[in-house]
Amino acid sequence: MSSPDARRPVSVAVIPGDGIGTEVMGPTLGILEEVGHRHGIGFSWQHYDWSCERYTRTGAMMPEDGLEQLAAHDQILLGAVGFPGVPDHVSLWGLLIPIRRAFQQYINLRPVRLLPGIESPLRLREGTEIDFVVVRENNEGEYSEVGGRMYRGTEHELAVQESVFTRRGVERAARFALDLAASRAGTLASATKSNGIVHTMPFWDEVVHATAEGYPDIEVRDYHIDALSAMFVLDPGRFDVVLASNLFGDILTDLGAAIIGSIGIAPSANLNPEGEFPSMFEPVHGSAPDIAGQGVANPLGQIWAASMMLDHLGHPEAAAELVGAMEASLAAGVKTPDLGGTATTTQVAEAVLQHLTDREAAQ
Ligand code: GGG
Repeated sequence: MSSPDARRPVSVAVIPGDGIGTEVMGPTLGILEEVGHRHGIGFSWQHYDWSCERYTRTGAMMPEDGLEQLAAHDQILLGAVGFPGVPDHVSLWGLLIPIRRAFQQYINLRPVRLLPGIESPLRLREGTEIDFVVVRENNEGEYSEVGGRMYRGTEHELAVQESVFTRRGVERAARFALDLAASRAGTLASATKSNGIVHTMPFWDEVVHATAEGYPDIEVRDYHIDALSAMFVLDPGRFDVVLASNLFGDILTDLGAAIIGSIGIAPSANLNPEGEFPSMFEPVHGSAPDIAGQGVANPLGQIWAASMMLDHLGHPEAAAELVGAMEASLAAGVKTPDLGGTATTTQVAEAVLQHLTDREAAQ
């Protein structure tokens, strides 16, 4: 997807959200401006204070016409949502999930790559490289509103939550993952649990394999989610592209973030692949109230997510340059405490910016 008109700035809705989301967003915008300047990409930022703080003040995470406001932008950059005192389902269903659904962001792309300069907490076998991508189905599955509670507050109380899997939904996620595998090493691991989840998961497997018939060169293998989780730890080098349902993908990518050193660096792109609607780019991490306000949040997850936005906008060189600057600053040892360092959010962002400007000076 490229900017509709290369001469006009890319219009970006900026939603820092809560906690450390508000600390990592500002430096990321400065870095994007620097990369954009070098590659002839202009940005126009529109800031939105939609957050749990707003919910506490007004009773809603975003205004009633919030989605209409966002629809006017090319892309969305999100920080993190969640704050103690506001139930997590309120913050998620009041902001993130309506955006993902209204804008048909049916793919959540989450790279899992061990960057140079970071040590994995795993004892990796000699020569093991961690470099795979999780394709998370992002619009349906276990994240469903179908269900309810009855007999509240009595001894007969019950809760029912239905998963929803559609042929269209599974097929388009599978197709995206297969296309991605075709552009990489050609293998796809599909997360399932068809032994225990007796209706939806066999359906998932059937649709994935029927879709894969159109991709004879891709090797597709099903893994039960429990075994797959163990393999992420025991043999992460075997994976290329991993396809997972909404909940499985969410859980797997926190594990993925852990094995590449920190959830602070993991990025995520909520994609509307057709470009009919804005896509949304966010770090995998949440608002981390335990470290919020201390100036030590790792900005690399947000910066890496911003590079995914550049890629989606059709600027792969700019995206690669940004990731290269991240790698250079890590290799120079500039790390926040989550990665074992002592640098602040600002110092990491400044180091990334410095590598970008050094590069410009060298050219
Ligand atoms: N960075 C966005 C954020 O705050 N995510 C928190 C979260 O719990 N997300 C759940 C999800 O991605 O489904």
